Parts: sequence; C-alpha cells; structure tokens
Amino acid sequence: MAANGLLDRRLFLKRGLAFATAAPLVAAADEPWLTTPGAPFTNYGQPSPHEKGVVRWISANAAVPGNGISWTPLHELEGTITPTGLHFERHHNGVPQIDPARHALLVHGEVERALEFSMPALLRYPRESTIFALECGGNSNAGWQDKPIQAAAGYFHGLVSCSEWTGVPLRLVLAEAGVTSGAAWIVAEGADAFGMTVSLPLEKALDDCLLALYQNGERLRPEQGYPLRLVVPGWEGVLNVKWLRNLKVAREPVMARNETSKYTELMPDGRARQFTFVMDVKSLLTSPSHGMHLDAHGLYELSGLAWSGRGRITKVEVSADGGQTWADAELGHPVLPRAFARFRAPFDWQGQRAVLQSRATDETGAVQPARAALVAARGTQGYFHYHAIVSWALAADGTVTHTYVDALPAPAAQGQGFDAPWE
Ligand SMILES: Nc1nc2c(c(=O)[nH]1)N[C@H]1C(S)=C(S)[C@@H](COP(=O)(O)O)O[C@H]1N2
Ligand SMILES: [Mo]
Repeated sequence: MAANGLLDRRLFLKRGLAFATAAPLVAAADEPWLTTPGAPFTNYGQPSPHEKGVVRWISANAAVPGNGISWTPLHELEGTITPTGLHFERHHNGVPQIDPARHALLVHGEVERALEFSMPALLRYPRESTIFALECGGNSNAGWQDKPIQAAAGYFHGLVSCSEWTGVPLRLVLAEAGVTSGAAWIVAEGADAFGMTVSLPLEKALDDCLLALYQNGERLRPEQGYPLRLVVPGWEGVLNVKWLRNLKVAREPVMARNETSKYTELMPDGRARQFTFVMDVKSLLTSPSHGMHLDAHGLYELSGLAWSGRGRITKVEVSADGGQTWADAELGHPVLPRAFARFRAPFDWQGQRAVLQSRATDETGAVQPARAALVAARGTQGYFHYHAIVSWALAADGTVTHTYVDALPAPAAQGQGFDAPWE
C-alpha cells in the first residue's frame, strides 16, 4: 500500500463522493438559453467562448517569428486525443501556404524508376490509419537545467500531441518505384523555406511509415504539413517531415544539420549519441500539476498521460511521497501502442505535503527513470530525449509547483521552500 494519501485505484467505483449540492446553485428558469432559441448552424464548429483561454502557448524567435514552437496545453486537456487546433507546432521557417495543385512528391535515388505523385494520384492509393503520440525530440528539455523550471505542465512537456493520422503506406510507393539492393536509407525533404531534410532507415520506412494526408479525420492542417506529411510512428518528431516533396532512396544517411550539429549528443564518457530515433517511455501527471491549486481537503482524482515510442504502456505507478512508495494507477482503455494512455488514481488530501509522481513501464519492459538516474547516464550536456519522472510538490496550502526531489541528496537542500513529508 502506497503512503501519504494514495488510495486503492478502484476506490471511486466503491464509494460515492458527495461533491454535488442538494440545494440548487443557480436560480433555474431565468437563464436565456432555457427560454429563447439557440444560435443557428455553423459550417465549422469552434470551442465555447468560455473556453477561449485553452490555447497553444507560443514561444518563437522575435526576429524570425516563423521559427519556434507552440505548446499543447496538456494540463488543460482530458482523454487521449489532442484537438487538432491544439496540436503542438515546431516550424523552422514558418508555415508555407501550399496550393495542392502545385505540389507533388518525387521518389528517386536508388530505385528502378523515379516517380512523381500528384496529390490526386496519391489519393487513389489504399490508406491506413495509426493513432500515436508525435513528440519533438527536444520536448521537456528544461528538465536538463539545474533548477526545476516553474512552468505549467503543457509549457514544459507539451511538445507532444496524440492524433489519428491517415495516409498511404510508404512501403506501397517504395515498392512501385522498386528499391534497388544496397539501399538502406531514405532522405526526406520538406517544401518549406527551411527545406527540412532528414535521413530515415529504410527498414522503418518499409515497416509502418505513412504518407499522411489526413489528421483526425480531416485533411492535414497547414501547420501540420498540408497537403502531405511523412509520419514515422514512435520516432522523433523531426523525422515527421511536413510539406513533404522529396524522398530520395540512398545507401547512406545524408548527414544533414538535424542529424549532426543537432540531435548528436555528447555523453559523460566522451562518446556521442547519434540517430537516437525512438522516443522513450514517459509519463506525467497533468492534474494536479504545476500552477494548480487544491482548494479543499478531501478526495481527488490524480490523472495524467503516459506513452512510449516502443509500444504499449503496460503499467503506470503513482507516488505521493517522492517515490518512496508506489501504487498502480488505473489505465484508461483501449491502450494503443505508441499512443497516449490516460491513467488515474484516487488521492486523499488532508493538507499533508506531498511530492506527486508517476512512473510508466512499456511492453518492452522499459521503465521511466528517476531524474538522478537519467542525468547520471546522460550527463548535463543533453538537449534531447529528456524523459525522467516528473515531480510536483504539493504544499500544505494546496499550491502545486515543479520540484526535482529525486535529484537531491537531501530534500531540505532543494531551496524551494518545500519540506518533504518524510523528513
Ligand atoms: N518541413 C518541415 N518538417 C518538419 C519541421 C519543419 O520545420 N519543417 N519540424 C520538425 C520538428 S523538429 C517536429 S518536432 C515536428 C513537429 O510537427 P508539428 O508541427 O506538426 O507538431 O515536425 C518536424 N517536421
Ligand atoms: Mo522537433
């Protein structure tokens, strides 16, 4: 049994919570929507004006506004599918406004026949769909900093979003072009004014990559690569080339900027990691999370997201005492490989200080590491692939802040004005 307020995950099934009030809160019958006809139909729906604060948070280069990121507000969302308009963005040189009639995909290089596909031609091919969490390799990289960043969960970990992507399996197009023996890589290039170029092992290209035309049922949004995007399930976001125009089959990787000067990382032993494609097992509590406030004592449902580029999440554990004791969280179903899994656990808060954490395990047996273990293995020169356990400090007054509890020799040394409950 886990300590410090964590309860059995089936608790909510067994007992009512009695948060509703017996007396009416609002005077019924005089609200206008009860008596006058509602608004007419709209061609494309929008969220309620009361939800207009739920937006992507933009962090872009002031001199080059098209270079930067916008974050998915993970802390304000529920379930496992990210609304398309809130999918995170990473653009290196803005969002090109492409006329699909003037766009084509060229497949060439180590092939028997070079081919060009117009968008209408590609739309004739059979399609497949896959739901997965697309994550930037640089997501959560504030975690490498010495001090815990004080930012909402989505503005720290929100360079990940989960969508259904539909398109033509890349293997069909490669089979038609006829890949020649000796080919081992694909070099993909986008039609933006950055000319994003990446190398992808041919084996992955033939396995489960898609030439995506649709996202969450509709044609891609311009921000997500309209009219055509390469989709590489479970691998670094950078490989998912947007506005895809060129696929060159090759014997060697092209050694472009984003696989040499970026995405190649020095480790403490002096060696460097390169082509670290797969996104690691990861999780975080989204509710409560940094910046939230527990207003009253009593029962709360802890909730969060877990995912792994390697496959299905098999287990998420939660802790309320900074990782000293753990309890299994309930996983929402279905749990799809490489997609967001929603986990939940009941928590009884009676004003005790707590450090709330989650720890995910995937079907390959990979377990999300503690921050100290990740930093020990990878050093402090890292920029990409930060996936350590996330710790939220819950203070006696109900405020929730980000902390590095597991990285510290003694909780008292952290200088956050936070006294750990086990001291
Ligand atoms: N053509 C092109 N493709 C691109 C990029 C880009 O700037 N240009 N950014 C890459 C990076 S680093 C990431 S993390 C993902 C982001 O995809 P999104 O903007 O749909 O979230 O797209 C990748 N594909
Ligand atoms: Mo990225």
